[in-house]
This record gives sequence, structure tokens and C-alpha cells, in this order.
Amino acid sequence: MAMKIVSAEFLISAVKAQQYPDDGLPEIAFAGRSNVGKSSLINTLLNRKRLVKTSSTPGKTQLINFFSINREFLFVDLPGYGYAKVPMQLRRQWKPMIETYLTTRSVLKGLVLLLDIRRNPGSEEIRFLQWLRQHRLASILVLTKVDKLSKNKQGQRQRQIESALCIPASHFILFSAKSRQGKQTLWRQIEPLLGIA
Ligand SMILES: Nc1nc2c(ncn2[C@@H]2O[C@H](COP(=O)(O)OP(=O)(O)OP(=O)(O)O)[C@@H](O)[C@H]2O)c(=O)[nH]1
Ligand SMILES: [Mg+2]
Repeated sequence: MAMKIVSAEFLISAVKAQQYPDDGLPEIAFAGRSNVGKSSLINTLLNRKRLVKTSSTPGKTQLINFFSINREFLFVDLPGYGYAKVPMQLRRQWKPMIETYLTTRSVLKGLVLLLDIRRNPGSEEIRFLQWLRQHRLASILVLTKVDKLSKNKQGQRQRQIESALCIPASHFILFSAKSRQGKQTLWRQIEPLLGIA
């Protein structure tokens, strides 16, 4: 059965750990390069058009944004990495901000990592995946914007990305915020991490 969204509310934009919500609810975070479609994916999962701000200009999300879903669990929209035009000060603040979040957040149950299906993974993605494995954080891998490619091309790109990252075949969920492809599959992987399957 599809996840029923009764309520979805913005809670806070945080930089420091003291600002994180402390209601003890389990949470899932969404990470990936700037402009990959993190905020759009969250809106799609929640059937909301504009709960989370999206933009065609990379670097839109610059703080750690917490959302309360059904007052049962939290979604966390992380700022994207790898965008050069983000001011230097913000770029310098990004790494400690994200690392502090990922290493200290005890209610964090898993991370959804997004990659653009049209892009070859860069060193950021490779290092980030290694880091996730080292820290034993459960992760769900998503290839976004699949509506931009034909079915044939999607399969081809998926295999290329999986071999570049040394990931077993079919470990990625093909997703589109436009067609909503992959939405149910993604929920089915998120639910058990939250303990609400
Ligand atoms: N065609 C298509 N466009 C998408 C999809 N997902 C996102 N986009 C577009 O890509 C752009 C960036 O989307 P966002 O959701 O703001 O991306 P983000 O990862 O949150 O970006 P930052 O907050 O800058 O890190 C927007 O113009 C979206 O409309 C998708 O699945 N298909
Ligand atoms: Mg965003």
C-alpha cells in the first residue's frame, strides 16, 4: 500500500547541532550534488508541489532543512555539494556542517543519495559512498531525472554508473520528479529504515 501523507510541515533550517529538532523521531536525509533534484524528490514523495523550495539555479538549499511528516518521522533536505558558485564561506562551512550532522545525529536511520542519471559519478560521489560505508550508514541509491532519457539509454547509463562505482547491478532506483517513476519503490526502501513498514 502507498504511504499516506497526512501532514508535512517545515520545522527548521539548521547550521549547528544545537538547532536540530530534538523530538526523538526517526529521520531520513537526502544528499547529492547541487541541482541533482533532492528538494524536488522530497516534494514528489510527499505529494506536495512547493513544500520544499526548488530552483533551476544550483545551490538553492544551503542549510540543513528539517520537515516533520505525519508527526511520525522527519525528512532532512541537505544542501548540495560540488557547486563552485556557492560563496566560499558557505563552501567551507558545508563539509563540517554535513559531517557533524551525519556523524552525530542519533535518530538518523538512513540516507538517500541522489545522482543525475546523465552524469558520470565524480570523485565527490566516490568518496562520499566510501565514507557512508565506513560509517555504516544505511543508504539508498537513486538515479534522478530519468525522464530526460529514453528507456534504452536509462539502462545503459545505469550500468555505466554502477560499474564506475563498483556497485552491484540494479542497486539504483530510477526516479523522476516529473513522471513520478520510482516513487513507490523508493518508499518501499525508506519505510523499513524508519520502522514503519
Ligand atoms: N526533468 C526533470 N527535472 C528535474 C527533476 N528533478 C529536479 N528537476 C529540476 O532540476 C532543478 C533542480 O532541482 P532541485 O530539486 O531544486 O535540486 P536540489 O538538488 O535540491 O538543488 P540544490 O538545493 O541547489 O542542492 C529544478 O529546475 C527542477 O525542476 C526530474 O526528475 N526531472
Ligand atoms: Mg535543494
